[in-house]
Amino acid sequence: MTKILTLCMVIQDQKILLGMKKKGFGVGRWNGFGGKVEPGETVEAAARRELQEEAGIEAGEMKEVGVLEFTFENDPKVLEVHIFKVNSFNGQPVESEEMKPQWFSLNDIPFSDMWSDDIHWFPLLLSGKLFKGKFLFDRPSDAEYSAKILGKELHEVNTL
Ligand code: 8OG
Repeated sequence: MTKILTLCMVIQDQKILLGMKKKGFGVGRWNGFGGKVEPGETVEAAARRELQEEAGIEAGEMKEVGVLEFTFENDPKVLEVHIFKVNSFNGQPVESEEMKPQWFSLNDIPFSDMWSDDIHWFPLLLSGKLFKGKFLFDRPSDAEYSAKILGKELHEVNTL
């Protein structure tokens, strides 16, 4: 079973907007904004909607830059996450029920409080590359536990 999810990375003036996840999957970690694609919705529309719902901002142009598949040991579910880069937006980031947004300098990204795969693909994201990959974890990350990477495949691609 494959679940399609989105993840928006808002990057402007050498800073990135991340949100502290307040509840549910990945609680206690900084991440981009996103969630499940709903039936009848395009992946990009879902990414825009989630960015609006979780960070209170309206994306300008969005570019899909990566697709990553996440699986967990002893769990047949595959999470297919479509990553979008957003360089312009309208409105001011506001805290939502799910996320507390904060800007971070690109030189000071809080990798130790993010999902453990992020440090591997951020260099590709930040250098403007397109990428695909697969990560197998022991179990999900939360506030106390950083998921262990049991398998990893990551490569730059020409098209997604
Ligand atoms: O709706 P929900 O909060 O469950 O969506 C999960 C969000 O977390 C979604 O934006 C996709 C994102 N996500 C994963 N796995 C990983 C991961 O390993 N790293 C990062 N950075 N984000 C992830 O589901």
